[in-house]
Amino acid sequence: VAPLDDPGTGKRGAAFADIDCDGRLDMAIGHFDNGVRIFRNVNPYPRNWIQIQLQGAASNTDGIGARIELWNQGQFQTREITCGSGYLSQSQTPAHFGLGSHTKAGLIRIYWPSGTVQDLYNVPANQKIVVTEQVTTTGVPEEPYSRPVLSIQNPIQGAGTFRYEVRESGPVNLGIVDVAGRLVRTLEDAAQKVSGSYTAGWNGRDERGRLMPTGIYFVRLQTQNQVDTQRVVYLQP
Ligand SMILES: [Ca+2]
Repeated sequence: VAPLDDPGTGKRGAAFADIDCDGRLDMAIGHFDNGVRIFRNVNPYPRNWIQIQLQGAASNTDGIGARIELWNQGQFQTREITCGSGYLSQSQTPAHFGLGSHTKAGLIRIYWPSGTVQDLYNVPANQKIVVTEQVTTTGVPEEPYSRPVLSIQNPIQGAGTFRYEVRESGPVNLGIVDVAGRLVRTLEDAAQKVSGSYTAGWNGRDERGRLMPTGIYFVRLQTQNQVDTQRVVYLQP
């Protein structure tokens, strides 16, 4: 990074935005009694990027207070949508992520101020996307047996573990299913298992040991009188 050529003293407040919409973050610096200087980013090295503009529904319109996580093949970044970035300054509200040589973002997870968590998968790089908050209905009374019996690590990066509960002794089957409904891997298949808490792990491989592609999978637990299926995002190591 080259030093910034901005002579003189009395600078206060800086803000960042992609002012010319070329995917490189530019900067504005406010000076005492000397206006504002704009620094255009002319980095010549081609790199991939993505910008995420939030459109709140249950939350505020700009998604101020939201946190965005981006996962990509073992790399993790996070941004928070804030208002105010320095003295009398405000950066752009779209979150900017550098992706380096990656041509897509594997998983984008948005934690909205309302509490909603929203996921996007395999989003192509070099664009600004607008994400509208999904509004889900809540307040449905919980029935005694609707309590989840399966607790999973999500997303799974390379390998993950699951905890599950067998409420009544009997047959148990636990497996990974892909989005097309195909069984990818059986993790447990017991004719009789004593009631209790158990753990199981998945290393991202199918029955033949092949590494599965990054994407959405389902962990499915079948016991004597229950079926619980939960969606999980798997990211290759
Ligand atoms: Ca720019």
